[in-house]
Parts: sequence; C-alpha cells; structure tokens
Amino acid sequence: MKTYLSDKNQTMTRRRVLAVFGGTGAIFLAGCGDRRGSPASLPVGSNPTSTPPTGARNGAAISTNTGSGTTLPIPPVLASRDQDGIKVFDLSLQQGQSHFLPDLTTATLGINGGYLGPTVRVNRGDAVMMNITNHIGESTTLHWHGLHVPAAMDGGPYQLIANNARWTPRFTIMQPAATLWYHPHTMGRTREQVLRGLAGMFIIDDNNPVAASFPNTYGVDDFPLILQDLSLSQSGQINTGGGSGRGGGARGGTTQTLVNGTVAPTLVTDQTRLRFRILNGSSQSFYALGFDDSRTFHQVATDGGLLPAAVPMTRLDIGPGERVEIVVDVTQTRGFTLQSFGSRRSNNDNNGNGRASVALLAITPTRSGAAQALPGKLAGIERLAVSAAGTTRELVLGGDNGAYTINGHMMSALSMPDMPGMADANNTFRVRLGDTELWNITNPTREFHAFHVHDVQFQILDRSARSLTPGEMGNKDTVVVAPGEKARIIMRFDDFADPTTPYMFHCHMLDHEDEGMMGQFVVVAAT
Ligand SMILES: [Cu+2]
Repeated sequence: MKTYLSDKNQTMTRRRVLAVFGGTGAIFLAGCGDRRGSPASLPVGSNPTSTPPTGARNGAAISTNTGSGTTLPIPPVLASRDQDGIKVFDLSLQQGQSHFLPDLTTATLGINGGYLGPTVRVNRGDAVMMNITNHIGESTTLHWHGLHVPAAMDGGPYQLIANNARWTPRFTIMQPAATLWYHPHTMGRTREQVLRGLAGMFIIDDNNPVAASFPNTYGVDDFPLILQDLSLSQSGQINTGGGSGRGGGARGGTTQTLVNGTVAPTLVTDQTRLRFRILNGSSQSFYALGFDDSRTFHQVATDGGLLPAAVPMTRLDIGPGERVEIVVDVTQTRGFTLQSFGSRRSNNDNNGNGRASVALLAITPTRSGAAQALPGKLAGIERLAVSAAGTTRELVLGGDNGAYTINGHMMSALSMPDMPGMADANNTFRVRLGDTELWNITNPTREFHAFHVHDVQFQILDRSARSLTPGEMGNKDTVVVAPGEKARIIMRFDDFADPTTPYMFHCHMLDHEDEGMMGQFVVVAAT
C-alpha cells in the first residue's frame, strides 16, 4: 500500500529533519538572511565522515493533511574564499543521518552536512574553483547541471573522484543568470547517490537590470525548493533498488515527497511577493505544480535562465532534472499551499498507479499587498534558426521491456571506452566547435523521458505532438519528450574543444540513465 501525503486519513508524526543541511548551525531559516545569505554558512572543514544528530528540537505532531509542518529549511549559501582572484568553494561529500520518519534514522549522504548541500552562488564572469573532497565511502563525481564548462571540468562519469580523494575543477562563469544544480554523475550509481542526498543548487547572478524587479533576497522572498520523491523502507532506509516511485509500498515502506529535505514544510512570511526557484531532483517523478486555490502565478525562468517574457499560469509541469522560477503575489493573508496536482504524465509510478496530489509547501502570509506588474520583457534570447544548423542528428529513445537505450545503444561501465581513442566508440558524436546542430529526439516508447544535454543550453524548436508553450521559449538543458513524440532541439557548441574528453547526453530519469539511456559526444576544433 502506498502512503501519499494527500491521503485523507494519513496523519504522520515526525521529527524535524535534524541533519538537513548540516544540523543546527547550518539551517538557514526564512527571514533571517541577506541577499547572499549567512557569510559563514557552513562549518567548512568539520569532520567530513560523520554528521551526528543534534537532538530533537521539535517533537510536535504534524498533520500532513493540513500541511502544518516543519519550517521550510533553506540551504545555506556557501561562502567562498579568495585565492588569487579565484573564488574557491569547499564541498565535502560525506555520510550523514536524517530523520524523515518518526523514530527512524535514515542513513543519508550530504555535502558539508548530512543531507543535500549548500547553495553555490556565483556571478557571471567569476573565476571559480570547486574544492571537492569525497568521504562517502565509494567513488563518485560532481556534475554542474546546466553549466557551460570544459568537458574535463564537467563532473561527468569520466571525472571520477575516488573515496578520500580530492577534485578541484576550475572554470569561469560564462552564462546569464540561472538556477542550475549540482549532483553526482557516477556510471550506474547516479540514482542511488543523488537520492541518498547528494544534490544542491547552483545559482548564477548577472547584471541584467530586470532582476531588480523580482524578489531577490535569498531566504526572505526568494526561495530554492528542491523537490524529491523518496522511497523509504519499513526500517526507514532509502530504497535503492530502482524507481523512486515504486518499491516503498511493495516493501511495506512509504514514498515521501521532500521539499528541501522535509515533508510538507511551512513558510510563514511577511513578504507580499515571493519567488520560488524550483528543482525537480527526483529520479522518476513528474510534478504538475500549482496552488491549492488555483491562483495565477508567473513563470519567469526555465532551466537556462529568464524567459523572454513572464508567463501567467495556474499549473506548471516539471520533469526530472528541470528547473523553473515562479513569482507569486500575496494579495490576501489567507494561507495557501504549493502542491503537485496529479500529474498528467503516466510514468510517475512504474506500477501504473496514478499520482495523487501532494502538498508541498504551506504558505502562511502575515501581510498582503497589491498585485504588481512584472516587466514586459525579461531576457533577450536569440532564437537559433534551423537554417543555421550544419548537422542534424537522429536520437531514438528505447525503453520498453526494461532496456533503456539511445539509438539501440545501452551505455554501461563495460561499454565505456578508455579515454584515448574513445571518440571512435559506438554512439560517440563528434561535434565541431562553433557549429550549430539540430537533434531530433524521438520517443517511440510508452514512457515519458527527460532528455538532458551537457555543455550547452539548447532551444526547443518544435514538438510533433503539440505546440510549444510560452514557458518553453527560453534556454533549456533538459526536455521532456512524451510517448510517441518527437522534439527537435537546436544548439550551438561554442568555446570548449577537447577531442579526448566527452560530454554526456542522457535521460535524466536516473533509473534510465543508470540503466544505459546515455550517450556521449566530443567537441573538436574545426579544421
Ligand atoms: Cu527516460
């Protein structure tokens, strides 16, 4: 039996998630920060191998029906240190413990804490170095999802960090303001490592003056929301057997939807306009976001940053790996709830069960204000023309009967070629630096897939099944392709050529990725 939060008779008592974001010292609560958050947001250099629970602070019974839960935890903004003009960010991958369910301790992983990681926040133009140490007890990687960086800095499966080893990629932030994220990309192990807790937000700021018209005070009126479905066994351990939406019920456990690592948290706010930067960090789940009173909100950004214009809406679909930013006005003091409505997408649950609605965040305003207009134009986005594409590639997804492939090819650790000469291996595309390419992604399977390309932000040209929505007119790095649909995407491969280090493209449903729905490309200097 599955237990969803929306079950009418499902009342759960739970403790605060003690270990989220590193325990008491690092929980950055709403309403107590400046724009960049606490300057000393994390105890950098603390014992990297354990995160002791800090003791129960809140034993209140919580009815998840009403959503009157724990205060929304906000990932702290990670302070950098300056090293010869380079911003250095220290990220320690470590083991921890969390309390998602009452009286149960869940073994988790975290970055600078016991579960999830801090928000890395940078400016366009910054030179940065990520100082990553791995103490999780096995090899991993750390990938900057959506970031335009050289392949050797990308944190894909080739940039393996052994246990107790360090990796220090350096790069310059070259792209517009956006809400990106970071997570492991370990061959065959991505799903488990992400769901055990290795994920965090990566926010880029720039000098687009439009930003000043949005709520932009982190933790006050500008909130990151990391959405994850987590399947827990009866003993409270994270099911790692595949399919976050399945397994829990079958084993007598439960599937919980977490927001920043907590179930149905609450936000009390005196702000009259709120911005949410929402990440779908789930393995398999799609969410149809909206508010319980079906109020109109505006989508202002997608994966790669601001949209050309704000889009008014009442529902917003978000697939695995995708991000959206929304702005919502608080015009009444009546409480309202961000929720996921039953998604129209079929494979939220691999058992074929429909997805129930889930309360995500209960918002309790203490003040209200008049609705305010948003700027008419947000970002100037150069639309890439089909005529600019020098190369067209066909990518056919395969996934029925459990064999997840692209063009019939299943990437696995065994088929992963050695670095020298890998560019000749099966399914490795050679892209010429500076070229614009058109990729036709065809999904003949019965499932949705969320296709992600590293290195670049792309644009969706069109879909075979429907017109594009205004919210799809921005820069994207992940595109959801429906069963039977073909999506055409176009992108230009500027800046970084490296004939021996591949970038990846893959389904961002982490089960599918781990099971082989992945390929690779190298960018080579034009001759
Ligand atoms: Cu997929």
